[in-house]
Amino acid sequence: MRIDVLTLFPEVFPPVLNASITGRAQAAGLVEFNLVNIRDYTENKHSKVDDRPFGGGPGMVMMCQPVWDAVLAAEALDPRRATRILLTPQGRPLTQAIVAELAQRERLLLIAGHYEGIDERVIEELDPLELSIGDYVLSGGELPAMVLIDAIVRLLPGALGHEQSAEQDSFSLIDGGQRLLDCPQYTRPREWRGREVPDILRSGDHGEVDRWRMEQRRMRTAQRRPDLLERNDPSDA
Ligand code: 9D3
Repeated sequence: MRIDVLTLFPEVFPPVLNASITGRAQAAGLVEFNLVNIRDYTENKHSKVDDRPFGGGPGMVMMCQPVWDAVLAAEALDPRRATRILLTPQGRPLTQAIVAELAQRERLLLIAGHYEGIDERVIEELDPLELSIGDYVLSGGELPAMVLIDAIVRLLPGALGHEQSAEQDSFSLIDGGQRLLDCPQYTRPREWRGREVPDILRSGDHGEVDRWRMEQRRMRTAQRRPDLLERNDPSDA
């Protein structure tokens, strides 16, 4: 998979992408990243990428031209068609189902906005998939882009090495399509500050252990995330 990332802050990506699973996935050739600084595509001599909003109001708006030219230049670097994605508070809330779908594509192009937003006309012209990572206010789309990349890359075949498979994870589709939280986990010592590991986990009875774990998962999900037990998935919309 190839992932192009268009941003005004390309330098924030490598420390994150070169670490951990995304770093190993790059080294293994499962994914390649191309970071593009939108500012390199300005045509004015002050390298201005934003301007004041028509209609007035606070803040600045990212101009069409540098964003458009950066996208076309990045796309011309490789013949594969890119799935264009804009990280924006106005986007669809990201879900594991969307992540799984995007993990099938051979090329993604992510646009991380900054300032108050991007001129609507270039968004219409690019017609990207617009995604948000949740209902809280961040300073830009860079962290959301890295969140999306991390979630996608760990689903690429071979990315997780010998760890548990991605299928088994907390928010994956399991148990007949139902999503359950993880059960509590314990390691040594058997007793810590007077707290003991549940006896069942040390009983050696794998059937009993499995049953206990599933029961814990259902209880924790019912208590902490009852929304996950309701069959309606907002991302189905
Ligand atoms: C304070 C500015 N806001 C005016 C009502 C709008 C606004 C514009 C740009 C708020 C945040 C941002 C920057 N955020 C993102 O680009 C972003 C984001 C987010 O803030 N939360 C969750 N997901 C995302 S994806 C991109």
